[in-house]
Amino acid sequence: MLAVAAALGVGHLVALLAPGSSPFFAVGDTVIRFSPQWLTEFAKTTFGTADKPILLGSMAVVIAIVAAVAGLASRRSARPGLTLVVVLGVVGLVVVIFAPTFGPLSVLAPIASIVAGVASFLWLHRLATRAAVARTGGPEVSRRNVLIGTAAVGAGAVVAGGGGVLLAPSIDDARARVTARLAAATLTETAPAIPAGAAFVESGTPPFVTSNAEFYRVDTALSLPLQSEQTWSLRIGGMVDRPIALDFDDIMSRPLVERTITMTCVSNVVGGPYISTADFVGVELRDVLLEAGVRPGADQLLSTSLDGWTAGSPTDVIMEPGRGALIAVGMNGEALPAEHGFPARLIVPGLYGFLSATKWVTDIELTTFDAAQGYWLQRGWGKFAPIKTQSRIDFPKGLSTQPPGRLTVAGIAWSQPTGISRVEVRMDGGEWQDAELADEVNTRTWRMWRADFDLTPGSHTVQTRATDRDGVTQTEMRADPIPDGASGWPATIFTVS
Ligand SMILES: Nc1nc2c(c(=O)[nH]1)N[C@H]1C(S)=C(S)[C@@H](COP(=O)(O)O)O[C@H]1N2
Ligand SMILES: [Mo]
Repeated sequence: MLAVAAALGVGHLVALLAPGSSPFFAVGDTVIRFSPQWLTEFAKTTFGTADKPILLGSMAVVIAIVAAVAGLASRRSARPGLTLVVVLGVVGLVVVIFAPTFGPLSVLAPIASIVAGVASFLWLHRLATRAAVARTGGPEVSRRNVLIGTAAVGAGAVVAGGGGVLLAPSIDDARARVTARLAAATLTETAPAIPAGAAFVESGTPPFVTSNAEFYRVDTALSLPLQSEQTWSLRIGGMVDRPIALDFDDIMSRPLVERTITMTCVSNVVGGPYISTADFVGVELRDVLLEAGVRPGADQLLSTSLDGWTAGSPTDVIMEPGRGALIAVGMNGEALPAEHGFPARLIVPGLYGFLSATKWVTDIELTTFDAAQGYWLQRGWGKFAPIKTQSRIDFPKGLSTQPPGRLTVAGIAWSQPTGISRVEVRMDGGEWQDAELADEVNTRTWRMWRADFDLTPGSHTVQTRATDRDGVTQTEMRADPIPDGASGWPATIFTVS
């Protein structure tokens, strides 16, 4: 177990030389990439954002058990343990080689890992067997020396692994630089101030703009891809007349616009948490594409992140004049946080994140849907997934108890980019009644609502349905998130007493 720990620790330390090459994390990333759909969905809906620590913890437990068994089997011969250390090391090496982040320096960490694992196993095994000989009368090693050797390897593993964690490059300075540049920049379009009547926080809705800390997060990255804005660049190529490369200075010297946009995840179940709103600052993606000259037939814009994740967006949607798709660099008055794509990401209002909102974006390829498939399309999710009109009941909470008398039910509704024109609420299957709508900020954002009911003691069920600005009402038909978003009327059961 200690030899395996040493291997993982040393691997994590040496991985500072090449992002994405820590064997332990590379195995975790690979597990995520090859997980069957039912497993990723189960993990997302059961554990939410805790799914990543849970994955890493489970891996550690499994590895520890296997290592303990191999260790017990190595009482006489070193072979079982040695085999395990080498096999795990080779797995790490293969996984790093096939990772999307692979580069020439990437092999150093898994190789260092194998060397550290083999050396510490052989050394500890020799110490232990010689101590055993000593007990049966031989001269060699005392128990105390075995303990010291064991402690030394354990401490080495912790120091190496901890060093890898502590010495990991920080992007705090880079973010501070970008935040300062954004503060000094002149925006060619600013987002109108949010009216006080845009949210009913006092009735239980979320605030209109979600803080960066509260903004929902969904991605496949076990360790955050970190890159300074100074080394970042974005390539725009494929089926274009003039390929373009933009660095961060190029972005900052283009017209910068600010837009309030609500982002939504296709994995959101009815009533789920994966929806948030922010003021994003960035450049018009459409203008950049017009400069590059998109060739006819390029029906897909395939964007790739620093860690090799991909999204395939319909080109015609992005090229719609009023769509407002962004290469975003700012979020709520700061640089993008590391978890939300620093230094740059894509945002396309009205499309779910999985096929449009690439964080840590480094590459845009104009291509066709026949030629290439994005990450989630390869895993059974939809190809064109416009956001479905939906509503959510934020108050009262399910299974809560409320006092008798007047109760204000409140929540959110969304249908980006069409906007919400009506929300209806009904109690216990009765008549639908129109909810009071909060001020509309723009049709790319959610809209808050509330409605009053006079309630008698007992159990109650409240339901909602929203209607978009095209007059289409949210369907009652229940659908799971896969493949193109959940549908159905939300219902909350609560008690009045
Ligand atoms: N690089 C990268 N970008 C990504 C993803 C990802 O896994 N990797 N997930 C997408 C999904 S499914 C969604 S819903 C949004 C979520 O963005 P957020 O985490 O900033 O809220 O990012 C999108 N961009
Ligand atoms: Mo998503």
